[in-house]
Amino acid sequence: MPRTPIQLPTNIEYLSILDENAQIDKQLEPILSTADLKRMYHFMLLARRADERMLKLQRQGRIGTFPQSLGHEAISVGAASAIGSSDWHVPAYREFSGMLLRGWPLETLLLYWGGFEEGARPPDGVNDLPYCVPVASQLLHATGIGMAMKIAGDKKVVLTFFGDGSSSEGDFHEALNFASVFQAPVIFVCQNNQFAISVPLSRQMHCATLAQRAVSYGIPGIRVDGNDILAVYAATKEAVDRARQGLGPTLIEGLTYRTTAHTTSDDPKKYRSPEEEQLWSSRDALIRFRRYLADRGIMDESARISLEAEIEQEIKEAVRKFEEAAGDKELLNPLHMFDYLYAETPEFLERQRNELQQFLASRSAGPGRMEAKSGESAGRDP
Ligand SMILES: Cc1ncc(C[n+]2csc(CCOP(=O)(O)OP(=O)(O)O)c2C)c(N)n1
Repeated sequence: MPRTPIQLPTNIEYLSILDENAQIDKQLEPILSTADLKRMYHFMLLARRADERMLKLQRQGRIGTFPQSLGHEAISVGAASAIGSSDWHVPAYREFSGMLLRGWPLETLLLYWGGFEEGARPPDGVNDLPYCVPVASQLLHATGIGMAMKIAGDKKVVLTFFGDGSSSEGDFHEALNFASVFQAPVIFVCQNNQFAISVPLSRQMHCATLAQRAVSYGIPGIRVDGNDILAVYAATKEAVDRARQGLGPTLIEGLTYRTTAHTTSDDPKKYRSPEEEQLWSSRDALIRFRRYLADRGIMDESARISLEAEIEQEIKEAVRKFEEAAGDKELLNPLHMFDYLYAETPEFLERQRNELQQFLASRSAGPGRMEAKSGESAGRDP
């Protein structure tokens, strides 16, 4: 026969375990200890409250532009809860809650969004890369780490994240291709919040799901309800187990919605309706998870109120530490911009550093000391 169908594994599943009415599918409910479940809720709530506080800090000019992670907590915490502390966690910029869970102090993440390089330094012993803003570039780093793990015979896995818009970048395809060809232990998690700034998903791809892109790389792919932390955890756990056994990468698409602006400098009212935002807010991950914990007798109302109070204190203390650090003259030293790019600073940067150092010294010694080069003003702020 001239034309015969080629059988491909095209069955892409959608996984939902805890639905928007907090109804649980008992058959699919993952096994998690009470301590684990409480920990997951703690970090979702901490991120939610810190996010709300950070919006105020930004409006008051105390931190810079930042992307809220509201609505992304279930994917971030659910997936990060499925890896061990020695595995690798490679975030984009909406994995605030997962980074807190991994051990990043809140004050460090505040430093990052306050514009200090020190906020990009993972705490000792935490196998994470810092926030990554050039979209999809972190996926190549994750694949590289995964390939290194494989070559070293290490059983660690790599968990990495990206947005739906990032899946249109070449980096996304290169990372998935290499990871699949070399069967690297990488779990690619898409935070499909249906927008890339103002560009809706329908302008980003012509497929029914993002998960089906896994088929073209010959790897498993699954779509999960991204506001269902149990479904995210279960799908990630399966992928982690496979990766640890040497069975290669997985693509997980978490379907959610960015309930707030893209960043603090965006106005979503210009490109979407309040009804749509309202609909997705009613599917909020925290509400349904809280109801699940209450139904199981793990967290009653008084325990939740105490947790809220504990978190409020935790945030207050982190903001105090951040502002104390941000006021430190040494941290504000602009010469630091040369310090963290290279293990050995190249000569051209060393020259620029010396030039700036002299300039700063001349300014503190009084104006007009440093000679202006042609076209430059000696008095310009660095
Ligand atoms: C390489 C690169 N190009 C462009 C940008 C500007 N930019 C910032 S966020 C964004 C949209 C990203 O959308 P998506 O991947 O869906 O992530 P989301 O912000 O929705 O979480 C773009 C284009 C960037 N950060 N990096």
